[in-house]
Amino acid sequence: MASVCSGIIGLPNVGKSTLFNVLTRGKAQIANFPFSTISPNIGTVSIPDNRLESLARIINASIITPAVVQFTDVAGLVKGAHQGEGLGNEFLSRIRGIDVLAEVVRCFQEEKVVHCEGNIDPVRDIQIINLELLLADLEIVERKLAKVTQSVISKSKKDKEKLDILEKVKANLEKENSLRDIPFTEKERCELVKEGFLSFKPLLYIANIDEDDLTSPSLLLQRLREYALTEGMEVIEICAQLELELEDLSQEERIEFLKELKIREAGIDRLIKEVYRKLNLITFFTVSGGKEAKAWPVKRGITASQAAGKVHSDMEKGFIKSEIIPVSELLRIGSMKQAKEKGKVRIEGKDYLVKDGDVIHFRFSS
Ligand SMILES: Nc1nc2c(ncn2[C@@H]2O[C@H](COP(=O)(O)OP(=O)(O)O)[C@@H](O)[C@H]2O)c(=O)[nH]1
Ligand SMILES: [Mg+2]
Repeated sequence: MASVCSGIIGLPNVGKSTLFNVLTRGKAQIANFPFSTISPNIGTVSIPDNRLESLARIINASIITPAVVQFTDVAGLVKGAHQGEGLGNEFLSRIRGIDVLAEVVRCFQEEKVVHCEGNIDPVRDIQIINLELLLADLEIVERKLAKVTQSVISKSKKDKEKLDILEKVKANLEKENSLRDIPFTEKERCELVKEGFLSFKPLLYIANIDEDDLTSPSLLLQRLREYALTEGMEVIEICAQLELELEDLSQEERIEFLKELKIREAGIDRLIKEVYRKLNLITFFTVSGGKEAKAWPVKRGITASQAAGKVHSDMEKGFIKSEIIPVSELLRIGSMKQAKEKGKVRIEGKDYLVKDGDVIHFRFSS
């Protein structure tokens, strides 16, 4: 993945755009890294990583390229959205390629902000959204099944396998089971990711809470926490409005303010970490010509040659070997030259499993 893509979803008026603005304009999470807004509803957030900054320092890099998470502010979903062709299709096309869904759930009470269902009830809201995702998948699978069933008349083995997977998907959706809760085989999982099923995408719950909830959680928030537990899900609690207002403060003022509110870490930082954890990502680093230090987010379990392919497809094709040193060790030694002299830079082949924090130099023939 060039970058990790996260989609902010939820009912209208729950604070999705507010959260998006915090993410893409906020200063806390981006520290001194650059960020950009690609379009009004797509923004990228750099992942703060002290190791990258230290690495850049010892190689004297003038360019620091952090790993990024891309956030898309997807239009609000409402009950019955899967049937509405216009919005439905636009929604689906926006969200299909997304790696992880960040579902914003309203817990803040403000009466002036209208709730589309008439009252505030986070658990009900989650059920509405999750049902919509599931029903959208049911429509997709029915369409696909119709297509595959026709081609199976020619009976290729691959088509037959696909048909079986789609039948299994359909049977589960009809029972209102989200696909992410079903134990699929590795092969089936690959197929489901490829097809972009929404209820199969990893999901995070983000409770948009009031400041008061920080000290005494409302009954609604407590119910939401309990509900999430039954699903084995965590709830990330964020005061979106408050964090947006904090932007105007200096770094010191903000830290002081958060401390007063007993917030240990900005909600946004926790959100980004959780995206990393949910997607089972690790980071490896490359340094080029002493000019650039770069962080690459990749799935845990990636091999050295696959990692090379992330940097450049030619590097994977012509992969010869990789030179690897853990960043912590390189930082301790202080320079790549010394690390090499001390024999601390290892040579690894194409099947080596990349570890979090590896600094890698790929050797390849072009
Ligand atoms: N009190 C309060 N209001 C909020 C909060 N987050 C958003 N709002 C307000 O709720 C309204 C809808 O927010 P918006 O981010 O546009 O919601 P979206 O429709 O989900 O994108 C706006 O008037 C926001 O100012 C919050 O945490 N607390
Ligand atoms: Mg909005």
